[in-house]
Amino acid sequence: MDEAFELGNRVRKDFPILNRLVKGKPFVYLDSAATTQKPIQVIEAIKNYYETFNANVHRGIYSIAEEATAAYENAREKVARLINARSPREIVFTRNTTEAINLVMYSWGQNNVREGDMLLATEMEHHSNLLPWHILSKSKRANLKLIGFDKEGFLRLDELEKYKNEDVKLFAFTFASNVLGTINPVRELVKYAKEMGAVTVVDAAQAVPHMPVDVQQLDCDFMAFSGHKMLGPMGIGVLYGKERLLEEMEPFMVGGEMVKTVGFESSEWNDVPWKFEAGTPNVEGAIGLAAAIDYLQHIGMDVIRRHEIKLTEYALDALVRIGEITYYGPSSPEQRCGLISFNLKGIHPHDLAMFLDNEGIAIRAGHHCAMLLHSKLGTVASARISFYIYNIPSEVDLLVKSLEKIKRMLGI
Ligand code: C6P
Repeated sequence: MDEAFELGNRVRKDFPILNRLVKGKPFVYLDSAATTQKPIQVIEAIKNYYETFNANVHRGIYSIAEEATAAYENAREKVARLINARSPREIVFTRNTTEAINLVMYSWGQNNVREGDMLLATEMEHHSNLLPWHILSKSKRANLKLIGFDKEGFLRLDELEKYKNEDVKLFAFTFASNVLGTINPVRELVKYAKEMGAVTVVDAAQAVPHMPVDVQQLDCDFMAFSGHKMLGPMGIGVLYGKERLLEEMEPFMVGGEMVKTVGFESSEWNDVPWKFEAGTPNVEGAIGLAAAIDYLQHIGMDVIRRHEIKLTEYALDALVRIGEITYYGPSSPEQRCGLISFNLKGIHPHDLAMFLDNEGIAIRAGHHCAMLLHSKLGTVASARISFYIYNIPSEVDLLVKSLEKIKRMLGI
């Protein structure tokens, strides 16, 4: 079998949680778009930190504090290399994608957007890349416009044309949709934005964990993603920003560690990226993320991408064969990331998810924090399966069997 298809079987031994039973049945985890499971290598790296060099960073001058600082900064370098940033100074650690985008909104947006300016986002955004722009447009009396998507789930690039001669300050869009699965043409969108003179904010929560990403090639200004969606722990996220922009920005939060000098009434901020990391940072998170990146790079991001295309292709074919299933987004697996949102006629996605849980299968059901997108699809909710490196075709077979069972039970 293809190397990409075999990946799941090769790596499963590293994920202890996949050995457990749920409701007395083998556990099938199909919700990695929400968060991924963690390999022992990541769990061990965190344990080792607490057992051997737990200390605060950038403060102590004793040995273990220096070791902790080195490990924290080493994680930043690893992130920079993963996405080909020019320098680790372009990598700000945040809690997650949501905080990274909010940082851009408060630090860049509030100081650069003026009344009457135009902000662009899309109708396929997760709330994390939509609500911040609602706040910004309201507080600055700017105009927020959303680019739509077509029946196959592709962005309407023709709508973008309309704004070419407008004073667009910012264009925020997702790299890959967490509902449609659509992978957007990021390079092309950045080019459009540049012609309009707009700063670009790319939500890469569903992209960086799944495929090779090169920020220099894409030329975006900001990019956000989360460690917990790429084998790392929760509570660590990344904001990539071009150094020139980060230099010009005011901090998002103030407090310890982000200042150089403090006077009675004013202070001088620390250099980037530390001026954006007020207070004690998530050292455990950064160390876990570094171990996760090592793990992913050992496999190869291109192998991971191929594995997900194959699984998605396999699952799309199988779902269509069941009948009475409507899936959303592009029909070509090459144009989507490793997730499929769908509805089975006659059953609410929540009931479907509960039924599948009884079979040991974890899927997500609801609006997936993308209410606007669902209303555009003409539905309030969908069921969603999503894959990662440890998923195997036989798990799709189990899902299909269970879906057929529920169809029979309900007489659909
Ligand atoms: N989507 C999902 O099940 P945080 O929660 O900050 O780590 O990630 C937010 C986020 C932003 N953008 C996209 C495209 C996302 O998919 C997510 C998280 C999860 O789809 C949880 S709602």
